[in-house]
Amino acid sequence: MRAMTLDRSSLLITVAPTGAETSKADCPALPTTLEELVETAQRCEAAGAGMVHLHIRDAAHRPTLDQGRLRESVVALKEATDLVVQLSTGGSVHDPLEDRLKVLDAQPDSCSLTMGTTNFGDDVFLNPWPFVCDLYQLSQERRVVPEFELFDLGHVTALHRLLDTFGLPYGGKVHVDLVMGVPGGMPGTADALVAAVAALPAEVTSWSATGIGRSTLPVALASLSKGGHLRVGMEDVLTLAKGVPVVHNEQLVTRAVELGRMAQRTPMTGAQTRELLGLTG
Ligand code: KMH
Ligand code: ZN
Repeated sequence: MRAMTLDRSSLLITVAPTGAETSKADCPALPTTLEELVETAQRCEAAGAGMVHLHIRDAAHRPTLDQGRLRESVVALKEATDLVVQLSTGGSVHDPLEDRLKVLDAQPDSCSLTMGTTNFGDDVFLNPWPFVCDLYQLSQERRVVPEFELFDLGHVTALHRLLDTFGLPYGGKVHVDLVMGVPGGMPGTADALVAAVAALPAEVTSWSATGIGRSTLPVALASLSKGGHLRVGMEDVLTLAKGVPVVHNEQLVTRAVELGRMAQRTPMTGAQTRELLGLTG
């Protein structure tokens, strides 16, 4: 008997507005400054997002894990919105592991926590087991709720091992995000999603999915069909359709709300998201 409690009427929409892979020069609509991030978060919250997954950029719009900028961004987004603020601990493929651990010093509500190393296009996204264990234990100590990022079926197995070894996260809930369609990870297909969901540990209380690039719609539709939540945003996809660029993250949130409406799901507010993630204590 699975302990997973699926509320089939509400829908968490997480917006991942920036990421670390796209350059501002290639995509001027990408929000990279603090002002752009705040404006984006406010519009996405008004459109129906409950959580924001943040990557920060420096003054030259390059990915950074600068402590000052991370802290300032967490404070600004918490002041300007009621969204759950999640910082990426994945950063960019070039960030050292020790800097990625220090992300928790910025005191976000939540942090991403990727469950294993994966090929990432031509690069390698490094997440060795000892690092995963250190980051998880640090999140427990610092009272930060992790979102487990699963890029592959093997990451599902690693999540079983992590929970068996170290117990439940801070807050007692286990929230997972399937990141699908990364070149090197599991494909962004309904079949892969069904396989990953079937293998999730019984402790999982909620899960979302995102499909990179053109897998975004198949993954979103499969996730809704299986009762999952959605992550959308320009971190994962830059077009609405072939040749139609996204000009604001709000468009992707609005589309997710519309897909959810068709599936008879209502977007969760920040407060409802806090409850879902065990952040109300
Ligand atoms: N930018 C990728 C290398 C995360 O945010 O935790 C990692 C990533 C996952 O985006
Ligand atoms: Zn990310």
